[in-house]
Amino acid sequence: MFSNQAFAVITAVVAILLSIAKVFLEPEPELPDNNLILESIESMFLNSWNDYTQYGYGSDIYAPISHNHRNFTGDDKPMGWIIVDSLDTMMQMYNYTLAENVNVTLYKTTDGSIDQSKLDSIASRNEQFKEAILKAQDWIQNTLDYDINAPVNVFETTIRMLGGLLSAYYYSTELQIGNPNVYLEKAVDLGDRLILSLEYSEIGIPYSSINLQTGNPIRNHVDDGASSTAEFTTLQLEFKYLSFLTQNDKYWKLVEKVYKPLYENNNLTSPHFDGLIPIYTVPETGKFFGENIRLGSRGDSFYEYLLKQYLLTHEQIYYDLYRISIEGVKKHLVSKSSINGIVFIGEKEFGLDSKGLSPKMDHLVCFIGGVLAMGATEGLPIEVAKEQAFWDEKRQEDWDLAQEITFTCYQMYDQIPSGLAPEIVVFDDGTSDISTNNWYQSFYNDFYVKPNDAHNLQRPEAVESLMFMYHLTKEKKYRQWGYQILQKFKENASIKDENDTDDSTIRYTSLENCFDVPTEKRDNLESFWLAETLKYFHLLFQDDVDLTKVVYNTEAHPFPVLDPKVLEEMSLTTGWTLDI
Ligand code: DMJ
Repeated sequence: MFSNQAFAVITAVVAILLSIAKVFLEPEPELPDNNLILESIESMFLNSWNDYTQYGYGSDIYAPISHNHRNFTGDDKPMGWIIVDSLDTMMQMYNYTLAENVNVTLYKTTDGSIDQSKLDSIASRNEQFKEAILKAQDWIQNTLDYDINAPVNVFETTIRMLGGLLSAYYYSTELQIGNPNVYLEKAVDLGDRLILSLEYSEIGIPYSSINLQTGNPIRNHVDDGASSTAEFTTLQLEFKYLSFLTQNDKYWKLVEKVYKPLYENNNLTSPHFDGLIPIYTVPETGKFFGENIRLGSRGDSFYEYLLKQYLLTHEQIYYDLYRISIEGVKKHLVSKSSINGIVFIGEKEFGLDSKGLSPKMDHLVCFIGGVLAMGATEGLPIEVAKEQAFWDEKRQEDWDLAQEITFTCYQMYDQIPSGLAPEIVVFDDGTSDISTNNWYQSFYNDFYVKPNDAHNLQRPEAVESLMFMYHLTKEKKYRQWGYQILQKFKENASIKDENDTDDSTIRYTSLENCFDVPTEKRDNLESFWLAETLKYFHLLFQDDVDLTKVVYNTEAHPFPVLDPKVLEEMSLTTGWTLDI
């Protein structure tokens, strides 16, 4: 009937159709009661937190399997890495479990009475969060001392420590828990030390590190001394909010000074770049070093902070710059996998003038779904946003891309045996035969993973985008995807002691390889598991999240949206222009 060749072609076509059907038509599981999910996220946080408290409290680096711990700096003074980064997640969970915020009718049993044991368990978690917050406040006030004679990374310390202190100030004021001034005083002390890195720079672009005690700025030891472009363009939210709180415009002026040389000395809006930044910059000249353009590490939050400055302060220039860059992303970096047509964002390693697009995508890139969605809607529900005067074709395109990329990021979990995403994937875009490389292959052949990239650090970006997409659309699928990922963290990233019979030693850790099941664990707790991933999970399952009121910094620390009129009265306004 059929020749062998025809039969092979038919089999291949059927396999492709089946794979497409599997990717797009997989039945979505029913979700358990929302309150049960929130309860389990709070318990996961407390599991990790209590273990850290028992064995490593105060240390910057913690290994949950061995319980080993140490500090970052040669000075051996703690930076507060885990405590400060986690504090506002505890405040968020504390607020959610407060008796006056609990809707008791949700805890009715079938006979109409209230399930008291459930209420007791919420009250107990609330008490645990309260104790943990007050203990952390005490530690910050009495132990944490930023007079550290050692170099620290300016960007990481700003987004995690300064960001964490400022959001703790904001939440403790709003929720009336503890003493907000403890956080603000520490933030000012740290901010004054970090800002020297910008003050010392001739053209405004800082070196990558600074000695917190001496104020000595330290040039990057590798990459020919170049600073990471995303690093010095991801300080602006924190220092602008600090200026607002202290009524001191010094911080605001210094952090916005980085942009003029960056845009003008490189002609960044010209077709040679189309608003897309190479990942390194020479701090003395503001000129890019190398041509490597990507939305992954060292490139990512440049784009995020253009939009988020606009959302926080409503300075129009930052929306205009964001628009130019996002048009550049859509024009140069978007492509599709060849089998299922899954949309991905690739890299231009040798600049925009080079041929082709590298189909490599870091998990870090998954933040862009949420950013595109917030850029299109400005935090309004999508149906409301579409009614606004600002809605146009470009925002519609951004919105479509946000949905596509968020789906892709879910696929980066769903197509992996452990259900948890690897650090980096390489999409099969049909331009070269990567199936022969001996790399791991995803279930439906959309992407491959190099053995060295198969680890999972419990990163937040995919869950972050799910959270934004859910609250802007209320589409159930985003919670279903999030729930599936949450369950996989429980199954495959948890550990407990051998003789533990009551699960009291459960805690969470990174994975060596997300293709192996059972998974091999890596003895490492990243502070963003507590600061970001669990916070975004918790927000995903909360109702009534209003995304027009707060802006989350790149480490998920929330700052309140600032009133442009008040900013003007305080003379906190943009001090530079660009001919676009
Ligand atoms: C976080 O520290 C921040 O989100 C940063 O911008 C990059 N990614 C890590 C978490 O993955």
